[in-house]
Amino acid sequence: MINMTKLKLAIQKSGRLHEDSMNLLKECGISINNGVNRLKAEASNFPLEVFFLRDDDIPQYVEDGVADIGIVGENVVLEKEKKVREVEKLGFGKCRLSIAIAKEKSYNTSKDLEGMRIATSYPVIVRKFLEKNNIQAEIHEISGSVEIAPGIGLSDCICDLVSSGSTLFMNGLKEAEIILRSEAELISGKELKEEKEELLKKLRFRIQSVKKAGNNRYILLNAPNDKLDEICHLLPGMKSPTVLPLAEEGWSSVHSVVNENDFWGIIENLKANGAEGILVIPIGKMVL
Ligand code: PRT
Ligand code: ZN
Repeated sequence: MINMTKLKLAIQKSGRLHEDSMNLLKECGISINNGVNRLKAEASNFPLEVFFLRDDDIPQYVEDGVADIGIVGENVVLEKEKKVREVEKLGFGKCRLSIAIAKEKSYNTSKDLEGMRIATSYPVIVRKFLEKNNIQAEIHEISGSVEIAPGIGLSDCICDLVSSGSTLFMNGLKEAEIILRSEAELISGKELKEEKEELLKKLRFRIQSVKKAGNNRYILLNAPNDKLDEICHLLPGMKSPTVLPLAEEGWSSVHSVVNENDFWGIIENLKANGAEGILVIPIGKMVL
């Protein structure tokens, strides 16, 4: 089919979100034939075209319909204020947009920002934060190396992205207040044609299956039959655990799914209830 509709996806060309975005596609079973330094690539097994762009430009391209959907940090989406839909959080590219000040200065509440000069690459988000909290302060927009601004006397504090905090630390600054928690998200144009909307639905279904699988583990264990009730109670599973008799009399094999967050607590309780030979296996996809 020559005129088959394709969904056009914009992702970051290079930088912190590039690899995770490509990996997500791969985990969704979508292969991209990406030549080095190319602007555009096609998927061989899903009606998808991928554009490689600077992250800052992605919301505009999606608003204009040059791309139908995009993967970009929520921080960029909020800063650019383009007319796009936030479709799905993706769980990577996590960071905080925070106010930071010299480590020897005191900071108790956002009111301490009153009258300060704030250097940032996020003037829109910072302005909204100041307005919401009824603070008068001066915003200095700079495009890079924001963390050096206080040191050279350009500002009293900064508002910048933080992940490990080591950039702030190396520049004698401390994180004073988080104004936004951000992660990469899938965005789309406000209105897509019906066929594209259908493709987006298929893609979202795959993304959700990958995300769910990532948070869950398959667990197998041996349980003495007289403890089965307690052990099954600890393992709700998707419907209920699978229980199979072992060759050795009086014992069963129990299979289930556990969430990563509850994992260690559950393992301890299982052991306390006589479970043995516990195996935990990653799950590739999860379709509920
Ligand atoms: O070239 P292009 O414009 O596409 O890329 P870029 O340089 O503008 O962006 P890039 O690749 O640095 O970041 C892309 C996105 O990753 C951001 O928009 C965020 O959504 C997300 N992200 C996650 C981060 C960070 N973590 C992060 N730590 N973006 C930037 N940083 C920077 C921060 O600005 C600071 O300079 O890393 C430094 C702080 O890191 P720590 O670990 O020292 O605290
Ligand atoms: Zn950028």
